[in-house]
Amino acid sequence: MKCDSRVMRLYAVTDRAWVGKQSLYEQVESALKGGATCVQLREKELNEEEFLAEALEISALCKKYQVPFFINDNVDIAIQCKADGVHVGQEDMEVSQVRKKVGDQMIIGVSVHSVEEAIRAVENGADCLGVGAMFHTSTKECTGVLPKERLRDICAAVKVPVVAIGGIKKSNIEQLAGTGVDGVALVSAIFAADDIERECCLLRELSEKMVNS
Ligand code: TZP
Ligand code: MG
Repeated sequence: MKCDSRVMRLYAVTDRAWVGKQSLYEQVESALKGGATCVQLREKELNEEEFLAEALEISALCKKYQVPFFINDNVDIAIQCKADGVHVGQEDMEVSQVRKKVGDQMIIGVSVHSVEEAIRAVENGADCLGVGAMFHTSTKECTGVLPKERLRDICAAVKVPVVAIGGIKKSNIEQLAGTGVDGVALVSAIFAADDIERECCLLRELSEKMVNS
C-alpha cells in the first residue's frame, strides 16, 4: 500500500484565512514541529503562478521534516511541485483521470461521503480517503454532517487509510474512537490556534489515543 496509515494521524490542511502574525510558511513549520504527520496545501484564491511558488516552498519544508505533502484539487500543480500526493473531491477531476495524469507513484486522496463513493474511489485508484464533515464546520460551505456509523462503515469497506475531517477539535476527537478511522484532518483547530506548535502536540496525542483505543 502506497499510503501508510500513520500518515493520517494528524493531517494539517492549510487555510490562508488564518494567516496573521505568522506567514503560511511559518504556520506550517509550527504544525510540523508540533507533530503534524501530513500537510495539505489548500488554496482557493491564488492564481497558478502564486500557487506553484508557494507549493514549491511548502514542499521543500515538508521534505525537511520528512512529512508527506499533498496538494488540494490542482493536479497540474501537484505534478509540477513533485508533491507526494494530490487530494480531490467528488466534484473535481475523476480519480481514474487523475491516476492517468500523475502516474503510479503519487498518492491520490479522495473525499467521500458514502460507502459507494469510497469503493468506487478505491477501484479507480485512490490510495487514501477523507470522510466528512464529521461535525459542524464553518470552514467549508454546504457540508452536511455525516453520522459516525457512516465513517465506521466506510472504514470497514476499504483497505486504504481513512482520515476524518470537518469540525474536529480537541474536545470531540474522542467521539471518533471505535470507527476504525486512521486519524484526523483539521483546518481551523490547527491554523486558528495562537500557538500552533503546542496545539498540534495536544491534537497528535489525542488522535493517537483515539486511533489506538
Ligand atoms: N472538507 C470537509 S469539511 C472541510 C473540508 C475541507 C473543512 C474542515 O475544516 P475545519 O476547520 O477543520 O472544520
Ligand atoms: Mg476539491
